[in-house]
Amino acid sequence: MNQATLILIKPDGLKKSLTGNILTRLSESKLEIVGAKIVRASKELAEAHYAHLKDKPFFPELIRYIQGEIHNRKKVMALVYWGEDAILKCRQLAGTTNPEEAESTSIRGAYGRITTSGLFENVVHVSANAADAEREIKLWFKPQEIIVKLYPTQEIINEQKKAIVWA
Ligand code: IDP
Ligand code: MG
Repeated sequence: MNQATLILIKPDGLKKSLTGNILTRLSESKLEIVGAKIVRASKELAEAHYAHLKDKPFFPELIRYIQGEIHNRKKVMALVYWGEDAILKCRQLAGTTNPEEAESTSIRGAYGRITTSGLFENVVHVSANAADAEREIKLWFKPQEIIVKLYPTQEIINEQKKAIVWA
């Protein structure tokens, strides 16, 4: 079954210049990249993305982490991978959440670490299931930024809205 998954290369991945390595590892999946961009995550976006963890003691640090405050790299690379069993394939390549427990050949096992304060800096995010993927892709991407039609869309007329266009 074709599926989509959100991948984020987190600020530690960018700071450590791991983008190429991570994309090479993910290419083993033979999935298609159907959306990609660099995003500076707002606090609102970060908190919405990690809403399921809001009661955890590490939540405030996790929000600072994904916003790039900890690594002084205020950006993430956001990608949508699409194809057969995309979620399982990407989760397997990423490895488990705790980088110390992740297989050493996985992305997190190879490049992740646990900080002295206990945060898992694990260089990539991968959606955990199809419902999470849909919620997360809709948070990070607009429909027109993805080259396949993943979810239903609607047309609206929005003439009043201020927009920045090329001069
Ligand atoms: P996932 O990223 O493997 O889907 P989640 O439970 O959704 O795992 O957690 C989101 C992120 O929060 C993790 O990738 C990791 O950076 C951080 N995190 C999760 N659990 C812990 C923990 O127990 N201690 C420290 N950081 C954690
Ligand atoms: Mg998760």
